[in-house]
Amino acid sequence: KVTAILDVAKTAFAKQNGAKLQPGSGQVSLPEDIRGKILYDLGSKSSSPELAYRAAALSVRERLIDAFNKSQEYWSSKDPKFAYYLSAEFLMGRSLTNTVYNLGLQGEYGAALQELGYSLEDLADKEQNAALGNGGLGRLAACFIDSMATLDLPGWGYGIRYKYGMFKQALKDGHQKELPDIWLTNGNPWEIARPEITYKVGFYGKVDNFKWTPAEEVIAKAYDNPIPGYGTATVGNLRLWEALPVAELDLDKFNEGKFAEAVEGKRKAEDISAVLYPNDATEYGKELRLKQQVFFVSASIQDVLARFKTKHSDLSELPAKAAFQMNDTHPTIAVAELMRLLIDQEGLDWDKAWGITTKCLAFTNHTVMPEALEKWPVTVMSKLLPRHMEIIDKIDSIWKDSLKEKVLSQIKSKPAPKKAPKAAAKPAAKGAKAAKEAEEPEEDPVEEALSKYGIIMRNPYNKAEKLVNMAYLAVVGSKAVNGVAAIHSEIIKETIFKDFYELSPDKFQNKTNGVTPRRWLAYCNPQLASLITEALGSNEWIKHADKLQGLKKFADDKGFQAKWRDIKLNNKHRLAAKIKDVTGIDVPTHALYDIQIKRIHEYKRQHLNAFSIIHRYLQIKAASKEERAKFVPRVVVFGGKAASAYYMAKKMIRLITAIGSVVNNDPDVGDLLKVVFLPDYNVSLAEVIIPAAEVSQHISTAGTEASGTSNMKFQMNGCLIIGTMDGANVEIADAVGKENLFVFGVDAKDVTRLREERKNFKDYDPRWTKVMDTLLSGKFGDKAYFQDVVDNVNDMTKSNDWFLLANDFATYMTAQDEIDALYKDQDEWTRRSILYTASSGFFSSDRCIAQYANEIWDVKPVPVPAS
Ligand code: B1N
Repeated sequence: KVTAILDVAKTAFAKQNGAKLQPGSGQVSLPEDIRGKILYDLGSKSSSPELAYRAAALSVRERLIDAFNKSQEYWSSKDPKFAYYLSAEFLMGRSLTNTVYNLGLQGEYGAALQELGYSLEDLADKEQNAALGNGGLGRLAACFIDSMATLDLPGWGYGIRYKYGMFKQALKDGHQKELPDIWLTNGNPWEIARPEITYKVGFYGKVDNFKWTPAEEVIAKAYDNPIPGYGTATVGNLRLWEALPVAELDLDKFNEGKFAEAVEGKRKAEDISAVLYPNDATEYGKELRLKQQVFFVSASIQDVLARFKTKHSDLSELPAKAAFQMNDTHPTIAVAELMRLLIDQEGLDWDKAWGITTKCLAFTNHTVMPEALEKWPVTVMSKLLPRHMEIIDKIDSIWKDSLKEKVLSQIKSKPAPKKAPKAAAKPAAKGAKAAKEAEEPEEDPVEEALSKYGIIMRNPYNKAEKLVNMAYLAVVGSKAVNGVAAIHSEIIKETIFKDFYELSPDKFQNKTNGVTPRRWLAYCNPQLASLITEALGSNEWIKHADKLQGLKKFADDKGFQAKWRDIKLNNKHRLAAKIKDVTGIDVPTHALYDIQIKRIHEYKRQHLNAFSIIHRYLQIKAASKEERAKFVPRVVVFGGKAASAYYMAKKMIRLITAIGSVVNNDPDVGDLLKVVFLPDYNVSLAEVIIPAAEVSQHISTAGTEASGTSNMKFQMNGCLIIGTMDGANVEIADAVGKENLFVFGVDAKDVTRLREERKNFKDYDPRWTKVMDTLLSGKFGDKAYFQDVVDNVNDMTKSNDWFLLANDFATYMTAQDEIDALYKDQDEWTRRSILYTASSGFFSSDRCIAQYANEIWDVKPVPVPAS
């Protein structure tokens, strides 16, 4: 298309005599600037959408860097308190549209690209997703830094620049296949390499008289990713670290002709920032992961201290200048690392260092799943981080000492412990067993009572092994601890942190999650955004999401409802085209679009959804022609990745694709039901799916989903919710009115009891039994394959149904029937849809971040003056 660009670009550049041309400065027009980038930066004489994307991105980058430098210089001159968001994951997605829109350049770039024969949307599609995160936790971090910049809050994100992000998911014969995510091949125009900003991070080695000599060291090199705020001149920063060897080459080995060995150290160092662990709320435990954690945490804290020291000499001022938020347990080694740096490098005494540390750090918990609460074996920690282990040991013993008196008085005030039976049994015990018992020292009652507070604990499954409980370390080392939704913050006080909560109730807070209304409404749903702006008379809602409340008065307005519906239909067309493109499946746009997109996990219960689809299918099959005409047609869309080693999650994917193959090709069903599994669910796919959704499923077993954040995105886009009283669903129901959601399932408070009772569960719904029988009949292919899927939820004797699928099935089916009934009343459906958007303001990450800033960080906005 743009082969003629050459001459124009050449002339433009010749005119300037090779001087550096500033886009937007009037020296060169924007189309000329972009053409010049294709020619000189990318070295191509012709254009293509890929090249045009890269050129446009390079052009935007220059504007972004100008604004970024101004912001950072301004903040530096003001020296305010900064918030540092430490996170092993930042799931940024694509940047072009977001950057252009946040900088307010859409008009200019839209026109320039049009002149070159492109549209901004088409080019945006050429960008690779930055998928440096698994799911909700990583995407939350991305929304948070968007909000920090938008609110002019001095703050940076700190994380790892993984070479390979979240794996790409393909489907092979309906099974998940993982492919590497090679996202950096064409370069990354959104980052600025900082070869001059490096720190050393050590591992292994020995500690001699408190002095640590690491046996291995790597270099952490900084990459800055400017984060433009919306409607402000402020541009924040996400600083990601790359691991590099201290020496490129082992010269001795090289000279001996051992070339492969000569680069062995380099490879080992680079391994540290090579791959994102693709486990969401599951398995950890690999030494390399702990290495990644200390790697980015150490570099980040060293960086903060280095900047602090350019302006201050007294480290006791650090808490007035820096707040660190630890995003789940992954960065919690920060407690020991900050102590180590303050004591070993800065020469502070223990008490002073501890005072500073516990004023600077705060901790967010994101899950109560035991598998995800990191506990590192003391053996691993001592080997990899001997000095940190020493510090953790001391923190643990001082901590427990501080509780001794309390525990002692508790013991005194309580009736004597029932020791008698054990003592009485003793004389009777004989032989080796008795000898062993005799050898084992009597557990001191005080020690025993203290053990529940232990940061260092015994592995309950292997008493010989000691573990460092990272969540406990974080709780003890932090000034504040928070959950991510109201119900979750209550649950952690009653369960995983109960004993700690009782000691210091004031430490525990709630910060209900939020999502950025820029990416998740204004930019992904431009037609709806225009309608909202028109109705509200201004676009202020993009920055002040509470203003969406103003839509309430239009909820009953038939004319407005019609426009609202039209936009939803357009978005459904866009999604239908995407589905056709990716899967080849034709889906009708008059059907109800029913979506479940999230990581595949038993607790999220995608299989419950799948079972209800089987039931629907059986109903359609059994119906007469007249009866079939009364069915509400549905398109059910799934998306999500399973952790590579998660056996059951992978089977759940196969279950869905197997159902789809049968249902989608059954002529009796036709348009009444389509089942689609969209492979490789990621941020940019979500941006197409969510605006098209009419109902979305958030159906975790109550008490298991800490918050959920896609529920908030769907709500913003006027999508009705079917869900359990779990995570943020509870607060969404409060905001929209519970009667406007399709709520089902047991309450969290009943889950423990029901699990206890599950072995006697007999109350199978006949529809459920039919579904199980159908699955085992081979109707959806290989019946042997699905046997354990069925056993897992249907065989109560095997202590199963842990996630209460059979238990919740009947109420789930009732909620499904309510959906069908309501969809027949399009006016009422649309009224509710409008109410959802109107009440979504609370779920903006701006509200959430303002709470963190006020209630935890004590960080104040420092607006950067517009040039
Ligand atoms: O964090 C999200 C919540 O909205 C979700 O409910 C919650 O499941 C999610 C280990 C995790 N919790 N824990 C993780 C991710 C990666 C990993 O390696 C744990 N993710 C969540 C945001 O608060």
